[in-house]
Amino acid sequence: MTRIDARPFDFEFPLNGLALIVIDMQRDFVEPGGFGESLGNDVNRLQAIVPTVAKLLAGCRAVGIPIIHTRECHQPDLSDCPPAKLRRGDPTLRIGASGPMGRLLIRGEPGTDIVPALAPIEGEVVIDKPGKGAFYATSLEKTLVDLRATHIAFAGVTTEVCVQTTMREANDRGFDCLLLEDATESYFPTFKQATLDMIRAQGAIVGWSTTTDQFLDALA
Ligand code: TIU
Repeated sequence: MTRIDARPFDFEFPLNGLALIVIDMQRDFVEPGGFGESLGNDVNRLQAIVPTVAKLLAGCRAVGIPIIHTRECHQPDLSDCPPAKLRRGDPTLRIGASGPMGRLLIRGEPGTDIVPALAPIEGEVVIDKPGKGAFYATSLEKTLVDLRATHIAFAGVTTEVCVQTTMREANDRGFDCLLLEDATESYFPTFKQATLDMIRAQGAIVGWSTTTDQFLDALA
């Protein structure tokens, strides 16, 4: 077992049972003119973690940890976007509306791409998901079972929305979950802090957290 100095206590995992999931590092959330900004958010906070996530990807690739990327996006006809989700945000800039990076959160549009600095490489799995959680209506669970993963490290955005939802889904499915504190970000600093606190509370009720450097040191 490999052991990482984490909170609320050490995270232990078998090196061949670990996968990294990078959640929704898409232009639509991280760059101006995308879905995140259409919801009234300042994207600069999210932009700032791109180098840390790049370092994380490089470190995991170097030691052969399987990497899964997710993208939140919908079919062009919006058939997989429930009305309750479609009604969120500025009515002129809703999911499916046209923006500077194409139609917001629509599969295949430039805005739904993962930011170039974090682009998946050959062999890495990319999961398109219609929900906030990456297990809902996707093949993610099968992918993890096929990889024989039992433990998952998480990075990406936003901490309290898609990352936390996916961690909770993973926890319910029996995976041990580790969140990389500096490789995740929220538009709201207080929400990020609250998420870190609540997942680690009650003896890691949802999971653990550590820093990218501590994680990569342990892998090396
Ligand atoms: N709005 C927000 O904080 N997040 C999302 O809509 N999606 C993700 O977190 N990916």
